[in-house]
Amino acid sequence: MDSIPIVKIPNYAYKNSGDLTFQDAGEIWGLNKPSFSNGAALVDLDGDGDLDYVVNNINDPAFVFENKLNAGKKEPNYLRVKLKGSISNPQGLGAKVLLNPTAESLQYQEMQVARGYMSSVEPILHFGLDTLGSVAELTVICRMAWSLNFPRSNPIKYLKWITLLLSEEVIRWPY
Ligand SMILES: [Ca+2]
Ligand SMILES: [Ca+2]
Repeated sequence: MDSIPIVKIPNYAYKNSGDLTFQDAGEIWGLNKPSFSNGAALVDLDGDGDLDYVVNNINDPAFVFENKLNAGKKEPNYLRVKLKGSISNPQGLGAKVLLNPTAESLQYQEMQVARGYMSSVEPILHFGLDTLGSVAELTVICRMAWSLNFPRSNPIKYLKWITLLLSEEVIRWPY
């Protein structure tokens, strides 16, 4: 019992500065509530295209933070990628998705729903695109080393959602 903390302390949140550094943004984002938090998950609860944040607490109700990113004048673009895999791996766990919004930038995510101790996130990869209205290239790398590039001559335009079907035979582009 001595290892259980007795003073609630605020959680930390760090903002990526884009130059390999991070800044403490817990206070600015309103996330620094004193608590005994032991788990957190990101999910777009209201379906408006930004990720909301749920934090589980011991001896207190969970925190639910609404992301106000899309409430501003300039609503940022985003692309949400859902993978449909085989019967043995319907969520496409372990697949890697690389997004080249521009020639100079790259975004990478791996489909994993586990987040630390007893926390889980939705089985969707969410890519923030800011002011970009199209994606030049999207690559999926699966366990079997399948890979597909969507060339820059056929950019993915103004899309909020895509579902990629993964199979041993083919990766189908659904439109
Ligand atoms: Ca949201
Ligand atoms: Ca929002």
